[in-house]
Amino acid sequence: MENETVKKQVVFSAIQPSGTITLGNYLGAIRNWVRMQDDYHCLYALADLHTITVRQDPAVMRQNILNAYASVMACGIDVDKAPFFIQSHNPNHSQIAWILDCYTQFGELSRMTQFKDKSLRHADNINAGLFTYPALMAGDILLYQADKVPVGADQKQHIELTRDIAMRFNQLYGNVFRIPEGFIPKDGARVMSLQNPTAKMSKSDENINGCVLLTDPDTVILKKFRRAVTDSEMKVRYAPGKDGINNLMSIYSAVTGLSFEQIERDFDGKGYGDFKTAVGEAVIAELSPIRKRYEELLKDRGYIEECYSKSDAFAYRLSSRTIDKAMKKIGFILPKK
Ligand code: AQP
Repeated sequence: MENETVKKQVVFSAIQPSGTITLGNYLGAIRNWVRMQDDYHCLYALADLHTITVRQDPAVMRQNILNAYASVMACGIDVDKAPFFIQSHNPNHSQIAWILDCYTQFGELSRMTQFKDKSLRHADNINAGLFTYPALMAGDILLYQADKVPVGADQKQHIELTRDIAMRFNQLYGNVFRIPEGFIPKDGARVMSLQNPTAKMSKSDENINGCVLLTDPDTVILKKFRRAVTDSEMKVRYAPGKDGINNLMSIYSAVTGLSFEQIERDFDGKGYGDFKTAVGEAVIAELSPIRKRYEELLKDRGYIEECYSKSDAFAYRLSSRTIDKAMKKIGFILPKK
């Protein structure tokens, strides 16, 4: 018998407003956020605290926060089903980050590939926040007792660290945190740059042609795919060393649902030009309605504020239970309420 009283699992995930949301963010994470809204208790965050590990221009940052909020909503998030809050509006995140800093080892943080990558890219500003960022991310997830965390493959290492920190804490103090699992999609888990297909597509990539943005007009999307770096074989097939074509095939498969075998059959005897155009058109079909909703949403600042305000309040209430429990277990005296 189907048990209707089976408790829905909790899903949490977040995205940084560190630039315009990309096709990588969408296929790797946000598309799953939308798909999971009906079957789980979902809660999502705009992780603005994380963005200041890299120096931000204040006016640009404010605009990025609003734009990223509207972009995620435009992908299909319904805040009545899945509250979508702004991380810095909930002080429990900064609080848990400090606590978890004290339960995370220097050696663990030193092994994080994202820290190594970002410290190379921002050699003039290797700040402590860049180093301890994964403890804040662990706190983001653990505050909500999440079961599942839909993310792209690049976040796997951070999720594993989150689990290690939670298990260490629970071993000391009993069952305080639920141990979360990453939820990585089969297709689109690692979208690579169109100009450098050995590097992931990133919001903060300086080469704008490598990156498809959710806000790109259709003509720009097509142009970016037509210029995508490939190889000289001129045969559409998935094979080691064909990073550019492998990436285009993965994107095409993720947006059309076609298998690699089917794609190879469909493009047998055709050149890369035809294939690149087909990928561009398939991506346009997916992103164009999102861009139109995004443009509409941006005109209604009042609605955006209403959505994040009610989500902020929900997130604060829920996370306060966890932070209070963790602090009591450690030995803090809680303030009188
Ligand atoms: N290229 C990608 N392919 C698949 N998934 C991706 N994600 C990011 N890039 C890709 C997933 O998107 C979610 C949100 O990412 P984030 O904003 O928290 O940070 P990030 O991984 O550092 O993303 P960016 O775009 O590369 O930002 P910057 O340039 O600021 O560092 C995550 O679930 C991530 O896995």
